[in-house]
Amino acid sequence: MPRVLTDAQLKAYQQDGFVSPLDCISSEEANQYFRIIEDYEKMHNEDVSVNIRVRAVLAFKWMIDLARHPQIAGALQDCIGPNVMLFLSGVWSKRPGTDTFVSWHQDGAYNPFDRNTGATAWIGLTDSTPEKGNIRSIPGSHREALEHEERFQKDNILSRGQSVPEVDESVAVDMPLKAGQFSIHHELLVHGSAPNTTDSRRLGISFACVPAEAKPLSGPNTGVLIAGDNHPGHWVLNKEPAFDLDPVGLAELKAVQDAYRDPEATKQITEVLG
Ligand SMILES: O=C(O)CCC(=O)C(=O)O
Repeated sequence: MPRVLTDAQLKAYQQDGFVSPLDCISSEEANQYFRIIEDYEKMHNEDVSVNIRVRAVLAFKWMIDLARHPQIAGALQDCIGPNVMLFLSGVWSKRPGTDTFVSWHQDGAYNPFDRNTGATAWIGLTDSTPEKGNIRSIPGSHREALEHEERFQKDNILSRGQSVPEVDESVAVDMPLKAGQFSIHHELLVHGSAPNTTDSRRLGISFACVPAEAKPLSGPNTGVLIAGDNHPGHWVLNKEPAFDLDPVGLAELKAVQDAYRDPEATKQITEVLG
């Protein structure tokens, strides 16, 4: 399996819990996807994250292809191993003139698997800068799972307000991206983001993945294979969309969302579910 990350990038991921920025698609291509999302919103008169959530890749063919882009899939393989299973993906939007933010959290603190070795790739479809509220992280914080509080705050994108109570923000670092670039963060990296203070939207897509070897302990055990094999068979693979808004993908998406809404399963869900 040829490596995508350089030795230095892989070392950064292992030491700091994240690697960023990584090149992927051109800013023009990113802008085309951004426009498709805005067109969808205009046509449906609703924000994309209202119904396209939890496993957004099942709604759009281009999005599932993007998750499998050799740069993204390959970098994920370098970080978590050859068999990469996607179980959550969402569109993270911060419109200008809002106070939308993301509280400090670890994605993996709520993950219902037998290990915490997953990682999330986050790709910017717009630029993501400190002014626009890029992801910020605490380097090296990925070595242990921390207790979280659930604090409801209306502008927090995390619907349960999952928060690590005490974070030393003086050591936080920005993870800026140009449109078309991506970052990878370990599922235990403490990260969050501040409001967008500019006059243009910040939008990105997350692909949260675990090694296919990770065993779901409870709740949904379906996923989308991004790279490698479904080895050793812990997962049921989703039916995939053949085109954007394919009823096959949308039905699968609804089934995944319903499964996550099951009271037992929701105890463990991470961030993207309302
Ligand atoms: O989009 C953001 O600002 C935060 C994203 C995030 O927390 C994640 O992808 O895990």
